[in-house]
Amino acid sequence: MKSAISLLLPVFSLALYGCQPPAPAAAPQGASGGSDLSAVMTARGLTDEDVLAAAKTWTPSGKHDDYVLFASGGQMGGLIAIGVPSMRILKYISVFETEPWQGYGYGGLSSKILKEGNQGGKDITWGDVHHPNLSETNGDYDGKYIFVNDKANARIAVVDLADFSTKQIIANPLIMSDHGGAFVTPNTDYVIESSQYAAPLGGGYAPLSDYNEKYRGAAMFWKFDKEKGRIDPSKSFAVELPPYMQDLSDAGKLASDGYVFIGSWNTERATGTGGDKSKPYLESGASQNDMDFLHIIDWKKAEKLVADGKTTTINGVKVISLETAAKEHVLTFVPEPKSPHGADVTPDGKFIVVGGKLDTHATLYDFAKIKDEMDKGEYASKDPYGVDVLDFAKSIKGQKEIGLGPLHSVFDDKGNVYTSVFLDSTVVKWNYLNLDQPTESIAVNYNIGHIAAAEGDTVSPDGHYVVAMNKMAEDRFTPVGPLLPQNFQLIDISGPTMKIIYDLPIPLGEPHYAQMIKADKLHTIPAYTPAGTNPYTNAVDPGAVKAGEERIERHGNKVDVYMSVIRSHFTPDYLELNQGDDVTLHVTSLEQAYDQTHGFTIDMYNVNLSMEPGKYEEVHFTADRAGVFPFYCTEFCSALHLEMEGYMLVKPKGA
Ligand code: K7E
Ligand code: CUA
Repeated sequence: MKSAISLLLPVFSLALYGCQPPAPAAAPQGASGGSDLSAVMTARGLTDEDVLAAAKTWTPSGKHDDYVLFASGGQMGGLIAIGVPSMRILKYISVFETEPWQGYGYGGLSSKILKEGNQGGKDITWGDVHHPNLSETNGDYDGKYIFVNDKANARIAVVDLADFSTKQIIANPLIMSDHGGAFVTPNTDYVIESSQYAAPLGGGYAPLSDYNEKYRGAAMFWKFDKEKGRIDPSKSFAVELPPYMQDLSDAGKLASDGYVFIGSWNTERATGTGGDKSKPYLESGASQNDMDFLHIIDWKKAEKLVADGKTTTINGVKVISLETAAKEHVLTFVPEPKSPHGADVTPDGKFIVVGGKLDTHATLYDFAKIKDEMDKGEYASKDPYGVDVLDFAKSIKGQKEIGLGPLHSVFDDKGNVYTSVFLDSTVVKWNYLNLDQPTESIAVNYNIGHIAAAEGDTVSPDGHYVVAMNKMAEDRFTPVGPLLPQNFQLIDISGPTMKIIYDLPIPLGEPHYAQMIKADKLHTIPAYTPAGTNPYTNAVDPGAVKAGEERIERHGNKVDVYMSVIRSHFTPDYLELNQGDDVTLHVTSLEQAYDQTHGFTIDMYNVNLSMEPGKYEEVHFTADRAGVFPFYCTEFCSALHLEMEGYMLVKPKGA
């Protein structure tokens, strides 16, 4: 793709490098410097490099971005869609959290989706989103879905990219937290979610003294039904894992298709002090071993064992026991230094890059060597649970000195790896095809966590851009009190050296991971068509109405209201109810015009919907509070928007 950069550059270089002498400088006007470029540069203290960066990112009104970055929103519980290279925030997508603008979780159909995500009978209205992962076809992003995990509550969600909205939340009934997920296999057959903090599987109780025997991790393979666009729990399964803290994971592709790689830490199985000063804190207890274990899971073999019924069932989930996984070589280990973090498969699927976190190296595992050892049954040792462990030296292509705290790695189209280095606050570029090539490093601001590259996790990355997702902003922006935003830095990787060309403060949640897709792969719908389409079934809802069919049906104290919404009125526009009525509102937007959204809120009843064109919504509540409650449209939809209101009259009991 020809990027906007190459198109924009000549314009600016003319002005910058004087191919065409600038017009006589106009008198600077205020701080902006007026309309002459060099005067503006002087007034704002900008260098040539700053202006070049601006030219690479400035996207005029009406021009669209080349890429969309889907970033996790961290504790915000949702996703942030960001245009690249402009770094304009395009949308927040609510997933695990209620969000009023999208009418998400305020009485409408989305409230049911949120309810499906409740764990153990508790309402959970937030999430700690770590890893968004785009759906893939043949190892390439297909632009259809994005999956996210909630680390805090062990959940996975499915977001449909046709309307950028959450369609399904699956509460994992097996594990108490997750991290290695969401990652998809190359054709999105499975969405993978592996545990982080070990606990008794299924939510049971066991004292910490039973940690080694009773605490476990698990890798969940959620079967994705591509026709329906939903996870099918009945066809899903899990592999039981030892109580090492499983960390980031990635699915093999091409050469390594059929395998999943999961990092781990705390092979020491430390459990903290419990007030006993002779014992180490969990953090230091978990950092004693020089090596932890990269988990290698043969998921195609696991699939066969599940088909053959070689599973036990825990809380309704088919589980391949640790014993079976070890014996059948569904699970194999290879040592990895030292309390590692990221595990990233290279675009050709031939290698796995592991960031050392407490080591200064990135380790490059050679899958062909691993496969060869496994095929020959050449194992160096066994772990305490009987899992075979491969020889470290025999399994790697090499190691690369990266710096202090390498975490995550992404790729470009030339074999280059971009590794985030947390403690050094750098992005280090190196080449996995040629480990002798010197590294290049760029300082980022500050303490980078994840990193994302254009199409970077596919079989064919694009190059062009990398985004450094920095945990700390410190001095980068106007201070806003002790709680500071994170800082996303856009790095131009198209030239001979890396250049930072934009800083974007992220003011909500601490994002972890992101993926960047070509914008032209996304095919969003302009409206729900035909009018009355239920966004969760993609069909006209039986409760939807056409113009003229609006009505109120009462059977005893059960009231069904079939309402339509169109500029600038609701039909019906007042409702006469009795206190205690069991009310269902069936609301249809009759609009089909682009960007013609209405809102629907009932004052004091905590009901708030977003009525995009053509959308069907449904609200069920008890009219338990008597009185007069205005309902109105919350989007400034027309000149008569303020007039788009009505009344819900609830007659007191006995009146
Ligand atoms: Cu923050 Cu991917 Cu959860 Cu690293 S993880 S930063
Ligand atoms: Cu409809 Cu405002």
